[in-house]
Amino acid sequence: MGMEGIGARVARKEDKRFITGAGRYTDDFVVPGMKFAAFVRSPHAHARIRGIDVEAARAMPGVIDVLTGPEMKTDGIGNIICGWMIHSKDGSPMKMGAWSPLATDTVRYVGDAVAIVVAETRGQARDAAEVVDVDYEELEAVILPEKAMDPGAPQVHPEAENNLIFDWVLGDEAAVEEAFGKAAHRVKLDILNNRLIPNAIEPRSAIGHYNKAEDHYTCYTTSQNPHVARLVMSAFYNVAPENKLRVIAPDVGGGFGSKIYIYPEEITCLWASKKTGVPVKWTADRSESFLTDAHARDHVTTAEIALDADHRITALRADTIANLGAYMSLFSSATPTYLYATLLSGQYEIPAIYCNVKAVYTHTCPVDAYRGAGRPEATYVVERLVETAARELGISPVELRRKNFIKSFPYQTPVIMNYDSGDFGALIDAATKAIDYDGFARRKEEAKARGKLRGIGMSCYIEACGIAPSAAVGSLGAGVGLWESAEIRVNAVGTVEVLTGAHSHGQGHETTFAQLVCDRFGLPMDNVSIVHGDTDKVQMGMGTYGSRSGPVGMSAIVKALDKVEAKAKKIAAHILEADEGDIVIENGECKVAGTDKTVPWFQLALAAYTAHNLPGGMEPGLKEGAFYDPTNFTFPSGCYICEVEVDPDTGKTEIVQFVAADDFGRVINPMIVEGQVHGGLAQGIGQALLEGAAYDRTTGQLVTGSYMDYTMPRADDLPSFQVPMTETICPGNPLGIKGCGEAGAIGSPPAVINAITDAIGNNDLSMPATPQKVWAALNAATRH
Ligand code: MCN
Repeated sequence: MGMEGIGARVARKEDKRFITGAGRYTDDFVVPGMKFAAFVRSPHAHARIRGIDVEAARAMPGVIDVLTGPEMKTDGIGNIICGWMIHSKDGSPMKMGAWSPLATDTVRYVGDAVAIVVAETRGQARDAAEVVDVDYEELEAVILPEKAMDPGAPQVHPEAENNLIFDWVLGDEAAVEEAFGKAAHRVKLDILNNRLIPNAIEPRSAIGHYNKAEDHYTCYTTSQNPHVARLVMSAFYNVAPENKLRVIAPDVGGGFGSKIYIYPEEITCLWASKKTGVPVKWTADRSESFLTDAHARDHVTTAEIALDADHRITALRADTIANLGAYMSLFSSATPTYLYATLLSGQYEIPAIYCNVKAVYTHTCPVDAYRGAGRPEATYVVERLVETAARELGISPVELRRKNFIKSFPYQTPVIMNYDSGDFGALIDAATKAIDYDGFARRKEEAKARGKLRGIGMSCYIEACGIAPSAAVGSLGAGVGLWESAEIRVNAVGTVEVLTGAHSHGQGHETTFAQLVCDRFGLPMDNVSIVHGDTDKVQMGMGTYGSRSGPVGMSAIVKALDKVEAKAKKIAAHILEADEGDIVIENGECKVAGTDKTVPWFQLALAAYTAHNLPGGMEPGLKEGAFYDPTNFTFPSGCYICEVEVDPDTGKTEIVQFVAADDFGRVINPMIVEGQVHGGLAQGIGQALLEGAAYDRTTGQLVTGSYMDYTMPRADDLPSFQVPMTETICPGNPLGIKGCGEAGAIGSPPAVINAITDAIGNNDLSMPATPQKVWAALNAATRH
């Protein structure tokens, strides 16, 4: 590797503009003549709209227009889609209710958009939105997922009887029954996976601009996947034809999944721009973000494992109710199915697995993928069960895990996944060593002397990311392909632009993607630029989510680099009068191996563009593109160990040590990967200790609608992490890498809860483990 090549700790190029406040986010863009939008939102969880009177609002100062759902329908704007078809066990397709970007006759959650006001200033738009008079007939709401299917429960959509969207199964029920019948031990848990609110630093924002003279639309938006946004808005929402719509996702201040989806607001801003004749900008305030950014997780599960007399796990079954909220957003159906049940084998050889997922509607904000998406929920089920089993059997959690680990690869699980590589023993060795697992008993005694309860908990996760190949996901119901594209443009002076369909919103692509080019041609970092986030610049792409930009996006870059390298070698061989096979490209030069004959990279590029002296028949230029469709997911894995101290007087938990040992295959930039793990850990620990969305169970009001009530993790809630890494090369992609962007959020919650329950001696504890809950669980344990 060179100083800036693969494996180097290159500082993030993009941070200069981010940390000096010079990033350009959607709300920073000013389009000439631009006006401002505010949305009128439902104050009720469930109500019928009897009428909407916009006249008073229209008369307010600065108001340009007020537009409503029925007008949108008249203009033929389509309903919001869910892009992944799931079939119930009886073969019927999922029952999808209509989601109009602006509600037409019914509102289904607090925050549901009803009308858009466009005015000269943001303040005037908001003032006018206040006086839009919506005549609501309030209806009863259903809020809790476990109540959604009750007889007589309020119905969210007429299409979904009993609020059941699908009743889906995976695995072999009979084999699982048989294994449970023969089991020497059974371990059963009721498990809640708490609802989360994403809270990206930058709120969602959109500018819709219709240019009448050119009959062309531009949408600036906080998107993780601008090409998908363009595709969906054209093909399904009838907002604009694809060739007349440019979507720009500039700097985006964090997404974590919540900016994958095409929300009502960007569709409405584009449509409103055409209606009003002015560019329309909307930026959410924090309260709108809490209410309307897709929420996450929210599973109610009963799960059980069977073990034989030798402590081998013989079967696992899980029954889950997944709350999808009031509408089905883009990937909402994939998250609790193919991203969840397929990971229930964890790192273990479990011969029989069966999972049933009932997805339900409730009168709450739509729920969709958020960092980890389904895999944190699966890991939480498996790792809480395994740790509990060790406790109930009175054996070491390390030994129980080691005994059941999958030890040879490839390994076909009973739930679709074919794990390609891994070394779980090496990970548990690295983690136990880093935390000094054997010294825990001594540390516990020492803590006891200080009046503190010390506990240790483990979690061994496996993740499937870089979801692929397209044909396989298509056969499972996906409405899109999951390849990625790249183009390498060597300019005439030898500098390089990489155009990618991935989108960076914090992951450091401008650095890691450039490292591939530096590595390949020995060019300085400064000579390489990454272009992304604009459908007019980049031909096509599927965007960033599911930790795919490394394994899939970078592989497309590698493929395009291969083509550029091959052509460059042909040109160099021609200029140097040598054999193509003898050319090597390094340190910014093309050389004939073993001689002093060279041509500098910039001269070679120039030669490609002057085209004065190219091999016969060769096209001028040095620019190549590639599409890459992987052959499998990648399977990062890890062993996380958390050590806590609980204050028995207050129930407050302090994380005193946290080790995350991960295997991400070959690491391109260790510093960026460590940063990704740190961020994921903060989110996973946040879920375990602090975060949880709460709705009033009767009115459906979001009780945790601000940072006063929804606790985000802060620096002083987190320890200094230790992140040792092991490496098994991924055989499925040319770089041998596995995605790292979600691991921390997937592996950490069970480690934290396993540690706290160990400390307090009561296994009955749900997330978030707030001081109140921990104190109550501790005292319940002491009383018994
Ligand atoms: N990388 C590497 N070596 C590897 C694997 C990855 O150097 N073996 C580098 C990649 O080149 C990239 C970064 O690590 O720069 C993350 O790569 P990857 O794991 O492929 O993830 P993506 O780039 O596809 O990012 C998506 C992932 C997801 S799904 C969520 S959610 C998430 C996350 O990344 N959201 C984030 N990390 C985030 N980080 C920030 N700051 N903000 C978000 O919104």
